[in-house]
Amino acid sequence: MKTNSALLIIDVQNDFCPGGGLPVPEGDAVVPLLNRYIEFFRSQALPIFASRDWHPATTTHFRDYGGIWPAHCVRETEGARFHPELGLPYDAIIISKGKDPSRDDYSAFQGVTENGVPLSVALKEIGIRRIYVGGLATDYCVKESVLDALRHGLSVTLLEDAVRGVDLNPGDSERAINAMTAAGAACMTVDQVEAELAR
Ligand code: VGL
Ligand code: ZN
Repeated sequence: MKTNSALLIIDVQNDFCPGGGLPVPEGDAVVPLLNRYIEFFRSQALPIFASRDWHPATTTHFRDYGGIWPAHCVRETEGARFHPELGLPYDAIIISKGKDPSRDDYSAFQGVTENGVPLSVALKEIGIRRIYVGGLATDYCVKESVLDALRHGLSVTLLEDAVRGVDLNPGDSERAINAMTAAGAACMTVDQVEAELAR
């Protein structure tokens, strides 16, 4: 199991943190936890994937053009950069999504690597069967990525201590976690993941 596992960090970008264009309450609270997951996965020589929302300035995803969101994560801007304290290793595989001006692309599985390879293909190429998923936001991109991963036949563990949600409606994050576990995702904290993967 161990060698078939990878870490997938969803959208830990400045615009989703306090002060950003679409701040997730306590969004930056995931950073220290994710850094501990990163260290651990590196120590086990397991691969690390990080997705980023990477929108054009004009997209139907944004309120001004018919969508529901304030502008955020416009590609190449400061708001689209990963949080400065997120310790991504040099060899992390970056997945960009939301580049099409007519799509939301909540799921990282709608994104591609820097070489244009879809996430599902990139995972399959290196034999990954289980992914550990944390980041932002629980009720949008984390949820859709986890559900897509399960549809692709991957085993999924949600890193429950390293996710935060938007909660446009109170309870959205809790409902999202219920939907993910109902679909087959496991839920773990950092101590549990370290114990499971160090075996
Ligand atoms: C996200 C809303 C809009 C996310 C992205 O990363 O969860 N949420 N775009
Ligand atoms: Zn977005």
